[in-house]
Amino acid sequence: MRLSPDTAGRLPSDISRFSYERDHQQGGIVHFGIGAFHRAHQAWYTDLAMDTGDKDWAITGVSLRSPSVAAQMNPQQGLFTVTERSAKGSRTRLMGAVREVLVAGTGSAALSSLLAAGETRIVSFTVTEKGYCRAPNGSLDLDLAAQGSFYPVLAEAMDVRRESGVQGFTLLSCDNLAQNGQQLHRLMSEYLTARAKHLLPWFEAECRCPSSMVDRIVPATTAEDRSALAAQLGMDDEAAVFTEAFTQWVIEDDFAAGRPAWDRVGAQLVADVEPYETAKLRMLNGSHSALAYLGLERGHVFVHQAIADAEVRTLVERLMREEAAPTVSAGPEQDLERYASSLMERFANPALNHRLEQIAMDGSQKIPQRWLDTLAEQARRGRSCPAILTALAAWLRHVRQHQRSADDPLVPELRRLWQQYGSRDIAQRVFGSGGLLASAWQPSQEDLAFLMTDLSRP
Ligand code: CS2
Repeated sequence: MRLSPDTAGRLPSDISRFSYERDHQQGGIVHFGIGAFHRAHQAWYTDLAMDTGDKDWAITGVSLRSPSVAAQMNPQQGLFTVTERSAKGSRTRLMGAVREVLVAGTGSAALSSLLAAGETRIVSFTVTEKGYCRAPNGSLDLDLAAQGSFYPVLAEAMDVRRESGVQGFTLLSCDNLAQNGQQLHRLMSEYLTARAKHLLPWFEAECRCPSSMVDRIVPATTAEDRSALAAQLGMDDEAAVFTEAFTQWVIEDDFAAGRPAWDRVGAQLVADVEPYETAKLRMLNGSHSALAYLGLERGHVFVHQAIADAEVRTLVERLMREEAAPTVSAGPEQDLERYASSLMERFANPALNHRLEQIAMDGSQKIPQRWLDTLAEQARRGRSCPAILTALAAWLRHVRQHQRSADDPLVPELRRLWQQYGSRDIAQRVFGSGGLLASAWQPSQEDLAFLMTDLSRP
């Protein structure tokens, strides 16, 4: 038996569930990149908001590449469960906020008309860092954008909306980029400038791109997770997601045509997201990436194992508290000491089984906002960051050994640099001026010597 509206009534009574009338909800959100993270985070908040009586924000998911999410969700008419796991036990809830999943290609006609329709007031994104098609210098790579990204279909929808007098929508980035809303605004503008210049004034006047900080650790679901859940539910849920109990969403309150009452269910709607986002990217995600590369090198598989390794733990604490935290201009509501302690606890959650390999993916896309911004800020103060430099060396070794560009789009280029320059000069070629990941951080002679020594170790 499989989860669906027909079978949901037979779920065990300890599974909590939404209480709104699903069939009476109109759509309001189109979401690009409907993976596990979205389902455990934005769909979760939307479901809870609709449960408080807010109406007409049902979500249609879009999968740009893989048809597998549609195969998981559509036979269940969008229903899925979220299970929160901690050392104390687990808790499962049935979610009704997602209506269906469209796959770009086969579903593109339906997608175009939905994006053009007035009921779509928010278009949101969890397409990962590389889904924004940025060149290493941060500008839009138009060739990449033409190959199955969201930009062309959005531009087309904007044209139809403008022509037919439909109001603009909000483009809400929920990815781990610094100033994600501003970046999306700039990249969308670059796309329009190159491909549909006449839409720029309409985009500026009618649309909004608020920034948001999203936080919930959501490991990829495994076959074992699904079968253990099936035993508990008495039915299969192919779209199930598993996560921690913690969740946070801080959103810039700047929407073109309304938003769900996410604030009623725990989201923080604020004027300025930046201090939250900077703390999260540099402290949580920065530590995660360090755990991934250092942990894998030391033979660990999961985050909770790497953080229990005294050597890795010491380094991660230093990265978080001594290197990243001092670069955050914390607002009055933020307590970075407490934040760091809570992150250490979350990483130690033994029930999550969060794979280091999952975090290690796409390092070249993640490192700038997780590590290089901290390095640049500390360099301005004349301070070095040995913990981040140690993690950077581990990343460089990681890309030397991992050959698949599926693991990181810049792997071919990075491997070429390794072959040409070796451990003596690779850091300069990647991070130095004119290098592949050149940024506001100009490595000093001491930084380069530190990296070279670390990389030359047998
Ligand atoms: C992780 C994030 O995979 C990764 O790169 O660092 O997905 C992390 O788990 C989330 O940002 C937590 O909110």
